Amino acid sequence: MKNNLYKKLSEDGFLIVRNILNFKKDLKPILNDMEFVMDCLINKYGKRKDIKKVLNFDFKKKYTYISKLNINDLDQYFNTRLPRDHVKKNSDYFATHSLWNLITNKKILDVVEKILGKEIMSNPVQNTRIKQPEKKLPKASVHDGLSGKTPWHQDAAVLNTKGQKLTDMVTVWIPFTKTTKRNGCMITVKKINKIGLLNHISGYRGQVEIKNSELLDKMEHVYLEANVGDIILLHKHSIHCSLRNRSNDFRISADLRYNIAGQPSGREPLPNFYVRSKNKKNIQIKNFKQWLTLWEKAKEKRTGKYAFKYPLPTFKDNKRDLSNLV
Ligand SMILES: O=C(O)CCC(=O)C(=O)O
Repeated sequence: MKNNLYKKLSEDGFLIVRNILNFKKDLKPILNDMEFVMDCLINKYGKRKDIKKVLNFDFKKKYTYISKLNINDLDQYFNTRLPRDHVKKNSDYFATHSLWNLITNKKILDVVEKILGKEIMSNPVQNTRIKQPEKKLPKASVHDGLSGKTPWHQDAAVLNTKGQKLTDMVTVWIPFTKTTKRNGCMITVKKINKIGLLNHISGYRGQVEIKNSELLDKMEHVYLEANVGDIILLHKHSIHCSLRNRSNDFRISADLRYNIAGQPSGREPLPNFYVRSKNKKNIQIKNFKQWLTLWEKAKEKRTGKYAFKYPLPTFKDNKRDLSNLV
């Protein structure tokens, strides 16, 4: 029997579940850990004469400072994933206890269970996004989805071919700051997920982007505005993007993903593990240390190589072009 949340997500392509997380308990610890990472970066890359002063700045001022230091691939330090190419022995990534707690948060999993059923795995496609006001961004970051505007895409498009075909994955998008039209909320087109997987192209800096995405700009949009405590669920074929941050403040979020157990993760070398099952024996990763070990093992295996690969969904003819389907 399919329940109402499942029906609504399959029907509309998105779902906003209001007020289920507690800022202090569920979210603030992650911001604290991000600030710890910033302190390390300030100590490592900051100008000697600035360090003492900058370490006393607040979260936003610290981030603004480090974002001007030209640190190579700064976003990598705040994201739980290996660098896509050229994994190194000492590649850094953001795998903190607080993030483990969020991935395995009971309140999130209770919602995900209503969509995917009782056998759920954490999927390694996950990001955090710290977005400064666009006017403060270096030009090169304005169209980068981790720090600026995210292009139109479907989440299934970032999985490998098996994952694109076989994986039932749901995205759980979590705001750490109130997210509005002005500071760059996501937007989507209602029911457009029903169209299925479309042809994508490689956009700005290789980001995955729907082919003919300019057509979407002209359609009627749903603004996925959210308060801190809300979560937004996206269907794997939901077409969505985010707006520019035109406000004077930061917009911070995380996007986690889960898939039905037994299906490919779509990023095979990376950790994909049970977070819920009727059979307790399936839950083998039970704590932060075990989770971190999975990531370290994946890193060891992929050192000197790429972490994961996926081809853009490009179907043989152009029947799967958005321009032929709307
Ligand atoms: O937060 C954003 O800017 C975009 C998030 C997104 O596209 C996703 O989670 O798939």
